[in-house]
Amino acid sequence: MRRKAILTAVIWFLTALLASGALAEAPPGHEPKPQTEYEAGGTSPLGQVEMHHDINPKAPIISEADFLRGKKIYFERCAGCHGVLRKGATGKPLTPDITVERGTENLEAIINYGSPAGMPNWGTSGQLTHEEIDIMARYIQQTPPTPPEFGMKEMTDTWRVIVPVDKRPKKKMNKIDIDNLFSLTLRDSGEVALIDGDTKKIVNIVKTGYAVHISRVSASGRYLYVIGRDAKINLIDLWMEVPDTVAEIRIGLEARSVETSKYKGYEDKYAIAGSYWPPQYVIMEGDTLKPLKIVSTRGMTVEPQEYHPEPRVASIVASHFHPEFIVNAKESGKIIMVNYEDLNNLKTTTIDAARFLHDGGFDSTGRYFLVAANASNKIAVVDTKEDKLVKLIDVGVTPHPGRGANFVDPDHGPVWATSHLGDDSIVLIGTDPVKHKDFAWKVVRKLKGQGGGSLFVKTHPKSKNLWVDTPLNPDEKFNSTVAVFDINNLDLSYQVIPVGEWSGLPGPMRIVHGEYNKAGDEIWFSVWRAKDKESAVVVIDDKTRKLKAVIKDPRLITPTGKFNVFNTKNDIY
Ligand code: DHE
Repeated sequence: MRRKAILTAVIWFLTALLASGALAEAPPGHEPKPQTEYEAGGTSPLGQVEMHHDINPKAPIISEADFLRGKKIYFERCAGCHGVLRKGATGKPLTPDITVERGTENLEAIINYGSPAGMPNWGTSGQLTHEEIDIMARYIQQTPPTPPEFGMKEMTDTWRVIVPVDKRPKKKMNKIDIDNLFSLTLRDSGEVALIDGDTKKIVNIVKTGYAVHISRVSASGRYLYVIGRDAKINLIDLWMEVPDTVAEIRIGLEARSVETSKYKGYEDKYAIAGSYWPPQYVIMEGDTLKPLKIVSTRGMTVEPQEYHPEPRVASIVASHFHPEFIVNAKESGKIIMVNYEDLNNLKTTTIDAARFLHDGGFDSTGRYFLVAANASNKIAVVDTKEDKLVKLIDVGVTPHPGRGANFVDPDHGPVWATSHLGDDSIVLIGTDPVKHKDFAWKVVRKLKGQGGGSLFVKTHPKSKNLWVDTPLNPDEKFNSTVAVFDINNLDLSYQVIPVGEWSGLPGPMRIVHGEYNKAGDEIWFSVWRAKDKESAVVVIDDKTRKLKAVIKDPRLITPTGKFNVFNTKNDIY
């Protein structure tokens, strides 16, 4: 029977390959694409959460132990692409009406061998055993268990003000130039390292949420907000003698984004965080994290206008033109401009963009927001002054800009750049509709980088360099180095900077996420190694492109994102 199933899968795979016309490029082993690997990163905390579960009489028998094991594997490996409720996201839907029809043996074969559409070969790559594949094939035929909701009561139960506002310092109590402080994500230890950008010394290591993800800074620069994948937010007061957590809360069961109000008159007043589960966002008091208003993102998709039960909240940015947050709902493809002037009579403007919104940033004027609709291979441009969609722009395969990079292209004027997970291109989009009208909102140039698997591009207004990482490229030559382009000579090829070699650490490693210091004369890259291995941060002199410093410390476990206070609060990238 097993042989028959394998044969069926092989025939199915070859048919799909021929139909897709991708035969010439398809790797024989169905190796996962970088974007699939990225989304199946194994960091969802939902596998540990108790869920409601109905019995599906049509599904094959599964013991409770196997069900729980299947659930854990599903949330670690599969939910990122297929969704919590298995309704499909960047991966296909896996609801029982589809999976029961396919049957256990067919499903086993697909899980084992992967598919040309991007499904990893979990079995042949050795990541799942035969026994686990059998469990998963039966698990995905069961009715999907539903995680609990997380409303005001649950949030309030987790909310703690550790240092009340009136007990906090009235002025800065330390000698650190906090504008040049870096918050460094220590992903697998669930901590951030606060590093003095001048001395390169660790000021404090702060315990945060599980698989901590990003940091953002309040408009005044005093408060740092850090969010973990378990949706825990730490509010850190940078004025304290030793900056530390003054309040914390969990705003859901799984999350990625946090931001603070930046519009004039609302500086430091509100914070907002979006969750993957439940699909919602919450507005909080900026200096205590007291939850004030929770809004669900469940609803219709832009295309094909069908109900989606879990549009995850991806990036959130704060408008400079209105008292608004710009909230990106991934699966529905909608950009929600949330006006925070009157929380009881909340006004929102919903902009239809394209599906699978992920990460993005502003243009150099702060007026236009450019966000990747990653699985649609598009960048959506929003005018945050008019609250309107300007354009959907076709770019390369799976754009991943981080916040992008703004600079002046000698031939086309101001541009915003993104690199890609799925190909080696770096796309430059014109962003000046006044003085460079002909180039605005068009791809004006495509640079060829080292390869796919890129996550972040970075430059600085004072720099002539455009830096491009490739941490998810499978080739060690690329994932342990970065490429740097000369902005004034974009026709020339890039220079390869051997960041990994400069760290003095052996591979495997991933060089990820460049971030400038306040002065814009040095760029920091993380040397991200396994959690039981030594990692580092490499500091490069931006002008000479030479090594300036290597920051090493046994406490720097799995360093990834870095957020310079000045650049983050002012949206400089
Ligand atoms: Fe991120 C930003 C989601 C995996 C490092 N990441 C973002 C944002 C989202 C997101 C929605 C935008 C936040 C904002 O601006 O408000 N990231 C996800 C995922 O869903 C994904 C694909 C899978 C997962 O399991 O979480 C994922 N991210 C990663 C990583 O594996 C990275 C490389 C390492 C890590 O620390 O986890 C990573 N993501 C980052 C960083 C940013 C980010 C450094 C902020 C970039 C910036 O310059 O602002």
